[in-house]
Amino acid sequence: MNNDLRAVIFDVDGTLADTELHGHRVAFNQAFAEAGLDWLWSPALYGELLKVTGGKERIRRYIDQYVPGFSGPADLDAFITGLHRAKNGHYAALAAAGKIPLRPGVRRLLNEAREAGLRLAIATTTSLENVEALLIHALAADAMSWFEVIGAGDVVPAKKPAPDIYHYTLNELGLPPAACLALEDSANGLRSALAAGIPTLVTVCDYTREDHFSGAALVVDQLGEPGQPFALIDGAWDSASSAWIDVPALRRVHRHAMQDGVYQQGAR
Ligand code: XBP
Ligand code: MG
Repeated sequence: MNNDLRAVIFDVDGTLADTELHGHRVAFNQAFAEAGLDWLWSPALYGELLKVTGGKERIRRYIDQYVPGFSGPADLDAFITGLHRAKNGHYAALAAAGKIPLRPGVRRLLNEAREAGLRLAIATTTSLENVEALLIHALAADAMSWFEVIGAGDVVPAKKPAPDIYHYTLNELGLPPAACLALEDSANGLRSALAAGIPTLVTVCDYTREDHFSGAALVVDQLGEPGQPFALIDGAWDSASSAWIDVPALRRVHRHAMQDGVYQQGAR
């Protein structure tokens, strides 16, 4: 079977933009203050809490771990859902105010991939509303239409590191995992993509620099730009090639991953 690269599947949080530190974390704190809670998620605490994917799940973990004896309302689920909804409202406002810019190379690579006829998709833990808030403000007014499939949030029962969101996205694309390359920033995201059998390129962010990325096709600190090279963290890279990720680089990384023993086609 032809295993050429046909589609690139992007994670959102940490991959398209540094949404966590200046977006979600700030918005969570705004929602807590608004609800009269004295909870404050510092950058360091938030780094710990990021081990739990999903904002609602993260609030629940925080209560369990850090607020012993919390005497919240009887309906804790509804309380958490309300806090999370308020957080998303603040997140959208931060995005609209231009506080959450794209990471280096993201706009360039998306444009180049579109021009090259690669199919584009998103597989994320966050909600469709949050994806839209980020994309229309940080990328382009019509950016939602750049992606053929947007697999987001609660459309699947189990969030990353479960493979469900990638299975959903592959199914909607109608492609086998071997025809795709996933772009992720975290160990949870990498595990999710690999569990769906998709070769994965990792661009670490500040919160994920210390994560373990075994099985990744390539690990770099950013996509890079002409004049702003990426730093290679792990994986094979021909030093004669460009020091930024462009479409030929995506194809090379994908081809290499398909040939490499590390990636088992169809792995689950
Ligand atoms: C992102 C997440 C999300 C965001 C917040 O993980 O874990 O929970 O932190 O978004 P990934 P929500 O980048 O691996 O998709 O509050 O909408 O969950
Ligand atoms: Mg991520």
